[in-house]
Amino acid sequence: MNETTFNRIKERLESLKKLPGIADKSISEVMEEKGFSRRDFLKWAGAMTAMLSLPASFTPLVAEAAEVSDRLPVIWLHMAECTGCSESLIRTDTPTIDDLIFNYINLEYHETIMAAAGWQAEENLKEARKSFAGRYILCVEGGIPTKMDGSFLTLGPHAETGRKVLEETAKDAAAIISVGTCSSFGGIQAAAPNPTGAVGVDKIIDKPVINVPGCPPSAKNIVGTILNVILFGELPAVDNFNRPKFAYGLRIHDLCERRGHFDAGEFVENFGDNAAENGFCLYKVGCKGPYTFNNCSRERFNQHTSWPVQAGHGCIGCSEPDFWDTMAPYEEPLADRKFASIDADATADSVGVKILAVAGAAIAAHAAISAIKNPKE
Ligand code: FSX
Ligand code: SF4
Ligand code: F3S
Repeated sequence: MNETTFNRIKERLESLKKLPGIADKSISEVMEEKGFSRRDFLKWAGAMTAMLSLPASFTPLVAEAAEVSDRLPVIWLHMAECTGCSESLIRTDTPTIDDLIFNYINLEYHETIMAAAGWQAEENLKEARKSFAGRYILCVEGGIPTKMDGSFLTLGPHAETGRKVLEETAKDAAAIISVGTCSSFGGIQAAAPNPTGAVGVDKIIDKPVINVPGCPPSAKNIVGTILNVILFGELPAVDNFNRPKFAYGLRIHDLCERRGHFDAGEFVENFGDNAAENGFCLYKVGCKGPYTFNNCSRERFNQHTSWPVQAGHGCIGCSEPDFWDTMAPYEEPLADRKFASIDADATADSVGVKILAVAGAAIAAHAAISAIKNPKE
């Protein structure tokens, strides 16, 4: 990340600043009203900069991106889902800075929180697509049913299929973000036998789509991805499943606060036993942290107070494709990937330990054979 990148972002933010914003107050004024000081805001910007894997010197740019976030129109579509992804951001009694920024974003269309309904809502969507063509960020929540011509999901007074609404809205989007496991990979609707033929957005839309999975994803991962698009005007570096590396680059198991207990072989055997009381590792009661890529232990949920493993239940792998089918049963270890085989998909250092152990055994065997050959020694 060098000076050229810094200047490129700076220029982009300057040009965004010139666009008309929808907010009648600056983000600093909004923060102040909610009891956050400028210092809190800069502290947040520093943490977000680190999360986006940018150098600390980019902190003022991240703060500026939040300040101009009301310039970039966002259209948010709901497909087949539970709305937990939106709730992850908006259902809060004490808003965090992430929530405030989400409220500040120029949300042109979002069915859960807008006042319009029926004909009016449909008009609003058409209007937003037309006025902001080529400029809006499209966020999609929910899987897209494809069987029977998509008729398992119809929207609005003309009963258009979700698939058609998505295709029409994706056409003129500047960037597309799949928010949640459903829009990323189909989600619970796609669980076997997937009666509606639900799929993720990228199976239908022939444009780059960034996946922010999790059922639901954390507010930090959603807002971080949107800010990344504001900063760079493009999608961030992604893994094989199109998940931003800054959020999904490591496994739950790599960042888990119970990892010391895993390494020491200290496991909860039953929910409610003494080991559970002592906060031991949840692997034997089904934790799928070793197979799941996400940053939940770092970013947490509910105003960053907790996350599944902290609350006492193992990770169920909710940010992985097809987790409803591949990670079940949720409270037992996976039969085909037992404790001893975890190393198969572990990091290089634990594989290193395994090789050393094998070498150790070979040395011992060699010594024993030598002793037989040279009994005098
Ligand atoms: Fe899916 Fe989001 Fe799970 Fe729910 O809508 S990722 S079912 S939390 O809400 O899409
Ligand atoms: Fe944490 Fe689960 Fe790994 Fe145990 S198995 S250390 S609880 S992620
Ligand atoms: Fe999901 Fe596991 Fe995080 S279940 S919320 S990825 S701890």
